Amino acid sequence: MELKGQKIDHNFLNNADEKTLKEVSSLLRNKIIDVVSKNGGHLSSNLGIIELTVSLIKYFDPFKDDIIFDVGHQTYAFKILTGRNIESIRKLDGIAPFSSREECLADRIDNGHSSTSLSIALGMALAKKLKGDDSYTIAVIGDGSISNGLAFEALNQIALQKNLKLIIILNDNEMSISKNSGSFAKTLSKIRTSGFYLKNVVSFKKINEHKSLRWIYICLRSTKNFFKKIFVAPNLFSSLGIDYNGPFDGNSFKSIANALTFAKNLKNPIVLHFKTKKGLGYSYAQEDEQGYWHGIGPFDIKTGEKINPNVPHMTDIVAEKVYEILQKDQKAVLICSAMVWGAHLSKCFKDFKERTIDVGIAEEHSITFASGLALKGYHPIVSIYSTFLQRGYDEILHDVARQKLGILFLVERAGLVGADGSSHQGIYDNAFLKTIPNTCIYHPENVSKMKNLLDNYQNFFENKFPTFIRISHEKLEDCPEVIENYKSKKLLITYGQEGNKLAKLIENKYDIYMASKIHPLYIDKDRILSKKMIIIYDCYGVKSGFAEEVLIKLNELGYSGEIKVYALPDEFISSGTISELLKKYNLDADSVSKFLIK
Ligand SMILES: Cc1ncc(C[n+]2csc(CCOP(=O)(O)OP(=O)(O)O)c2C)c(N)n1
Repeated sequence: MELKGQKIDHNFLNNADEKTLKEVSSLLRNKIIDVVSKNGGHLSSNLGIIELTVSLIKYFDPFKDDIIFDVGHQTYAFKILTGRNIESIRKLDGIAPFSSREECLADRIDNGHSSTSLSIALGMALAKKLKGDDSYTIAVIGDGSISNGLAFEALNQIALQKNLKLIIILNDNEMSISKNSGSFAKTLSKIRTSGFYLKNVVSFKKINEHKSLRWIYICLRSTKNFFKKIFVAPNLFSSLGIDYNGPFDGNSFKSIANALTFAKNLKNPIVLHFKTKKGLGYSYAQEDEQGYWHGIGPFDIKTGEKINPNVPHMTDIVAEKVYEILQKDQKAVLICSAMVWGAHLSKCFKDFKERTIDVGIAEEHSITFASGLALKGYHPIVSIYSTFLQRGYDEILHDVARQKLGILFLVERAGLVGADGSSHQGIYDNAFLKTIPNTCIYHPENVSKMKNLLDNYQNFFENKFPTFIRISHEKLEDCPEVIENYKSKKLLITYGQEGNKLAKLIENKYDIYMASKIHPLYIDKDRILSKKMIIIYDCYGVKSGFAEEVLIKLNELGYSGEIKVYALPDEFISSGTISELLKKYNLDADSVSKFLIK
């Protein structure tokens, strides 16, 4: 990006005055609003962090110092100021939605999942100390993400570090996706303003720079801790033993400048707490408390209206059913980890306040917490995105399945998710869940099967094992019943809406087995052994998931005919729309049907 013919980068910003910094911010705001209005994306978080990003690039060199943004969803301004054109963000083969090392050397990590930045930054800072590299390490983390257990584990270790140039920028906008939940958020809002203290420390350090005044500095130094105690009230960080300063206005260049110049001179890790306004500069986003503008599809800038009208998804059907369950079953408790909005569960949370719990970004906890409820006779329903369920593997194995607990998991965004790219594809859950004994996984292909399944919700809680219902986020289409053609010597084994679509395209020539229950898999032995060719089709998971399960089953049944597997590769899959990605891997129902009936 350029201003008056000059490239805006670290060198430019380093010499820029406040007026110029404001001009740059305004250019960035307009650019981000424009691009997100076309491509969709994380609008509010990006607008709120512009002044902080501009200042970080002014006071630090993003190609020498290590700046690590947590999650990476708020890096649009950083991407632009480190030389990237974000026009293609979230598109097939375009700029990544989160940080990406492949894309730019200033990105130090490929992320997407939250709360990793403190551990990464600590590891990097320690490595640099061992190497004798004295560049800075800066972790930028939001108030939502810092409340996660992983971040706390890192803080626990950071508290013990001395002589380590590690700066933690806490970007506190009082929101996760929606209004923050949990006690940590409350604690942050109570932290006493200590700007006065910082201002004086900065002046105090300046005195030391003047030889003639150094004696004042020496006298005052001994009383520094006394003043610190008065002006900095104890808080979570200082109680742990980590230096803390703030809160500062994170949308004011002056206040950020004070804080950053102060922190640059420190020897030990410090938390700088900034208050910012999520959505700043775009009125609709600025007023949003629900999370509507956190991650948004294309919209009209003037009216704020979405360009693509809301299409119904299976998520809506499931949300209605969960509402019914909460109405009918007084023991049902709904648990969500910071994704109430995305899982369309706001109405449940509004009307059943006592039995709906948003634990914040705490997926592991949400699962073990559900075990506690189940052990006391309650009926937990855990709504969790497939990609974030990855964090809960041990909790499912150790605290749920091993305990033989009947917990219902609603696995949102199962399968390809599209624009959010490789960190968010929900294509691995089936593969890892099936390794855990006592699990049962469903992936209904149509609305009526999903409704039937959830109508019998009591079974899930009476069972001695957890049940996972996968919910994919494709546009709902009519899914007519498939005719099973037992006479054909060729059999298609598949599931899901796209599987149903393929089945309809080839049902005249193939026998079809639609598996709504995808694990453990039951297939009739005689039916299998009567076939010459078996096709396995899974566009909602990697090969080591459903396809592998079918292959093992066929082997156990003694099948020796021809087998063809069509499934997603065991790879990381970047952004693109779901249909573009299916086409890219030749896995859309139309392409596969052509191979099968040529
Ligand atoms: C492990 C994990 N859970 C959930 C999410 C989804 N998510 C993305 S950003 C976000 C909110 C983060 O809040 P905060 O750290 O306060 O940053 P802000 O967007 O408010 O700047 C959430 C929940 C995620 N990326 N990773």
